[in-house]
Amino acid sequence: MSNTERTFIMIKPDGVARGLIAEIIRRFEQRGFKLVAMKLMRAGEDLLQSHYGELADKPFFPKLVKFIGSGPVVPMVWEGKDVVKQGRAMLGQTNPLQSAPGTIRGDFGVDIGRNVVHGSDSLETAEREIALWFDKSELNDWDLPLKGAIYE
Ligand code: IDP
Ligand code: MG
Repeated sequence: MSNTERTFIMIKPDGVARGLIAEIIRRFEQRGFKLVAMKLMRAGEDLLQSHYGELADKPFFPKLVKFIGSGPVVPMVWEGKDVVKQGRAMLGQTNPLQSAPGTIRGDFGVDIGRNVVHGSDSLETAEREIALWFDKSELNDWDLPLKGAIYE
């Protein structure tokens, strides 16, 4: 487990529309994770079909791609110890109704198709998603000044 593990977190159009950008960033910052990349963008269909490629057979796939492309999203890369797994825990379950209060989806969501935020489900997925959404030059290598207060 390395302190430089990275995950891909994305605020979906519903999260942006509901004014939750700052709230979601705040949670990752305050937890002690380091922001490596972030942008606001409208995702095209090719990118989204590739991003959600493994769900292409699901009945909800066309609706999913259409919705995520319906407005701006905030893709981000966060770095830190065990951040892939911890990021998923901070998001909650896919269905917000099954998400514990205290998680992002459990605090802000109701419907599975409006679950506010995306997070990579494994280290492999994270690497694939980061490469898909960001150019290498957009990933910032910088030192977290407080790291001695976050890591032993
Ligand atoms: P995840 O986002 O928790 O990793 P996935 O199974 O990867 O969940 O599904 C991707 C996204 O597709 C979900 O976040 C959700 O927005 C949507 N989705 C998943 N299952 C359903 C469903 O049964 N109906 C409608 N939308 C769904
Ligand atoms: Mg997923």
